[in-house]
Amino acid sequence: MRVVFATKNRGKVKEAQEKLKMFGVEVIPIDEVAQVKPPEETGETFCENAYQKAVYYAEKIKLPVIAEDSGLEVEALGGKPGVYSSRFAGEKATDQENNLKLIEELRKKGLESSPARYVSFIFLAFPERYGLWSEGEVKGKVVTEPRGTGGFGYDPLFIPEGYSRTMAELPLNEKNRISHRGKALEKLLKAILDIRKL
Ligand code: ITT
Repeated sequence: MRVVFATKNRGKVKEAQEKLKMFGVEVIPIDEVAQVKPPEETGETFCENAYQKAVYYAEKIKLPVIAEDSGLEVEALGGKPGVYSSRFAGEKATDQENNLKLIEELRKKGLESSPARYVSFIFLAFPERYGLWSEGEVKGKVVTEPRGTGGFGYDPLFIPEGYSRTMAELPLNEKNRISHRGKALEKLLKAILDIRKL
């Protein structure tokens, strides 16, 4: 089975390829199939954004695609950055700028850590405008001292529940086993296989 992943985020592609290859699924990044300008993200929820992105790309390339919307919710910041995770420090912010902004916001509150969770919504859209979705989460905490070089985004600041290492210190297969995205991908695959049996 082959699936097109509509994302501009190389970290997401790498994780999905690694996660799904053990199930015999090949993940193809959309830019290897077509050059499509990313849509504006206007949704207020992960679910809405994942749906919007998947439907937009499936209609453009006339093929089934998966798209994902994910982010980090930090308890001490009232759930921020949430759907604005990739844009926390500004529209074109880098991962490093977003991480610095998060550290700053926690320090402003006199905190060195806060409970947090990563959330992922994945939507598989068919050009005929139907689809399947799944979601996953991983609970943990964020800290103000970055550690590790793996993963992407907020991983150097995120420590999953039951771990002492940050997500950026875990090998990719370990992150994929416990992560929001890894869980959502596995659930989606299960749903696809269930439907194929019908
Ligand atoms: P696409 O919309 O093209 O998929 P994007 O990076 O803009 O790419 P999102 O809008 O879903 O994707 O934003 C996700 C952001 O949430 C991401 O850029 C990180 O800042 C954060 N994030 C999500 N999953 C993460 C993970 O596994 N590790 C670290 N940070 C993550």
